[in-house]
Amino acid sequence: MFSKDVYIRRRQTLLAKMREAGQSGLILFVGNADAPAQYKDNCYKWRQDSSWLYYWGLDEPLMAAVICIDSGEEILFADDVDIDDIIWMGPQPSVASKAASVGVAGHRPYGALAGWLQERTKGRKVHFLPPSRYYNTMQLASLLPGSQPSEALVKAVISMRLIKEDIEIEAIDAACALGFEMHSVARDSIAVGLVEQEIVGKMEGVALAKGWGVSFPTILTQHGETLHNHGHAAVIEPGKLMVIDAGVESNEHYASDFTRTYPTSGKFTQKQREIYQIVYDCNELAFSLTRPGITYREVHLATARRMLEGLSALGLVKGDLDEMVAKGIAGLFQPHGLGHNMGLDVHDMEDLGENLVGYDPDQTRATQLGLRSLRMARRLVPGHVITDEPGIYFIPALIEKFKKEGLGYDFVNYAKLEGYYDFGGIRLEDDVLVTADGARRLGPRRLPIAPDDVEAVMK
Ligand SMILES: [Mn+2]
Repeated sequence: MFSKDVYIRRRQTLLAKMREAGQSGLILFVGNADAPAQYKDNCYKWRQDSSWLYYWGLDEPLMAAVICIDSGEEILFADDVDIDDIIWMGPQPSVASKAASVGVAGHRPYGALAGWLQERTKGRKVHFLPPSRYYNTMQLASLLPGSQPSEALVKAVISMRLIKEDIEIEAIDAACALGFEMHSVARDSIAVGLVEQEIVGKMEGVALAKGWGVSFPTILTQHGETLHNHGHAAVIEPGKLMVIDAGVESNEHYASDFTRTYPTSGKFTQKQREIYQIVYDCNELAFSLTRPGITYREVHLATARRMLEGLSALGLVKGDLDEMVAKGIAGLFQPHGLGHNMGLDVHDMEDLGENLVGYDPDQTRATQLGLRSLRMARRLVPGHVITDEPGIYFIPALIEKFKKEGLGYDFVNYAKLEGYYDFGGIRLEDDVLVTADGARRLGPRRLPIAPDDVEAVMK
């Protein structure tokens, strides 16, 4: 948790933004509840709602809070523990002291929220965010039947959380330091004959020993062509490529998200090195272009062009590069976007709406394979934290589909591509902060990424 001044200032800024937007009524925040895994007393690991954490800081279940836009009054709704709770959970600080710790003057029991809202909302609008959990969906439906989430509130929250404060950048740097450590353990554990799961256990141990845990389910696979492959049952074979896409969530709940791709035998084959070099070039190019003023959509398209240039040199595609970019040929090899926002969530604020988070009002999302999956397209400004994660994948089913539908025939060398059906995939991902005059990779050290450096560190 940050100091209470941080939360007070954030709520004051939010209030000012809502007033400037001509809004009135109440702002209602609903924190998360525990979610049963099998039954009420055996729950999934506790995780608070991220917007709640951002404005109210308190990392406990079953809390709600309101801000009156007109008067500025703030009330926390939460329950003090009784003797039964103390038996199971131990003594707990009072709600009054919890409220005080984040600078909130008023507090009431959680159960009083429904009655209080009923009394106070007559004819007044209640602004709330789209709930990310089913419990909160039901909770809001019962508290405010028929009401919809507030776009004004969503936009105000996005405008704040999108630009990271200095204390957040520090927290993300720390999460990236843990991410570096976790990835290093994973890389150093790769050995032919092990089961993938054994490496996952070791690396996630780092996340649990030093942070809250992983920031999303770990991807560790010799089938990198399956973009989000969460199966870890395979035995590590020689001569394969292993994609490791994983992040740590720190105890402050900020995420890291790195991807590296390693040759399981410690040395790339010629064929692997050729493709790896293209993805590496795209990663470097994206970083070199990242600065205030350019859109991340432009950066995505520039890397698509570089990718096609590299694939062209290998004879896998042919033709005019700009034409291929315009026709979306890169999507056949990279069916995802270049990157996404990152912060309290690894895909920051996607619960508030992907397009509202990742697109400026004058941008529309493409429908083309690849570009349509670009989650962050905005014009960059200092304080944006984004990922730079190009990849090349040989997905036999997708290539066959393109071929069957007669797509890309002028550009794609389908005969040669058949020799890559067992190649797998490569993705290389860094986390990047947009600064006043350019960009900085987050975390104190960068994981080895140049092909020679990767081979050297795997020796
Ligand atoms: Mn990512």
